[in-house]
Amino acid sequence: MNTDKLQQTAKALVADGKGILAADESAPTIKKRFDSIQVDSTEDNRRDYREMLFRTPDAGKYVSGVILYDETLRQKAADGTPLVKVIESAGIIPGIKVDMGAKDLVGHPGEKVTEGLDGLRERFAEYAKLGARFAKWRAVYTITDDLPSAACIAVNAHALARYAALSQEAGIVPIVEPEVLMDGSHTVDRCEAVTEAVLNAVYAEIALQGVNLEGSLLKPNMVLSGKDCAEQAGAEEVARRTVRCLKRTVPSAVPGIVFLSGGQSDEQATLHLNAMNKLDELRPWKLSFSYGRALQAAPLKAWSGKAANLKAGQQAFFERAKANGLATTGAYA
Ligand code: 5MM
Repeated sequence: MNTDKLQQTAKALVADGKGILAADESAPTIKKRFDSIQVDSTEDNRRDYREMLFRTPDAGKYVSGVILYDETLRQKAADGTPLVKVIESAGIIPGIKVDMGAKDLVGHPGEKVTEGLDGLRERFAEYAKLGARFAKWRAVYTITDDLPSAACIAVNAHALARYAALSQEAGIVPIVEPEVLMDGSHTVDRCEAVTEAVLNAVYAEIALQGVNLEGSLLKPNMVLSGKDCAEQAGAEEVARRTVRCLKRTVPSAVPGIVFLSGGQSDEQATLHLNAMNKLDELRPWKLSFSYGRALQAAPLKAWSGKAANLKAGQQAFFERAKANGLATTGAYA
């Protein structure tokens, strides 16, 4: 295993002032996003939309990497250039989502386990040839009074670590994404306790399976009040609790933590990241972003499927990327 190469890529993904665009929506998810702007989810429309984002002038100032879906990694731009080359020419690192989705966990109603380990070694070999330099696998955990179960936490930790080890074997940096969902009426206290339990399990498996920490990144949720909780924690509290939880669980050898937005508004996701980076305390890892919705909601709406709106879409994307780039150093105002 070439750990130097892995560590170089991991560091580049969390370079100062930069973060990741998650554009890895699976077919059903991108359809949902396109439905919201009354655009058909055809292969060409998906290509046009994503090409617009990747060709945004100067996006590489604030975007270090982009996570792609299988289709996009193989797709060509309208002028015939592979999209991977378009991304690389912008100084951005191409990555790939390799999980096959969260499926019902047998014997545990309401819980999911992420699948996709079968044949993953072979898929990684192909993805490396196609130009992917990092990867992503997402596990999801629902909070209720009784969930997540110990079983859900254990099986997903095991799968995340197996995926990460296979990814590194192929020379690809694994982003490990355990997402504790913000849906529900739980308190911020409960979110912190669950997130801590999940991350402890994930890093125990990662240690057991010998994953190289320096050549990996973590993509967690922030510690937030449940969406329907009457009392909502403010930005300062979210920042303080999130960093406290990560300090208790994430080894300092991990070079960076790139948050998901998880359904927060785009402005909220930026403010929370900024508040964390403004905290007056030492942290061993970089704190950055790997947002999907929080980076794409504005450009998707501005574009609305019309070629005439391409510049407006790119402008909206650039503004979100810049705001989050500034938030990685606490400089967003
Ligand atoms: C962009 O959305 C990603 C793909 O989701 P599906 O596999 O469900 O289609 C998703 O994995 C994303 O990378 C993360 O959830 C972060 O995105 P958000 O929108 O939460 O920042």
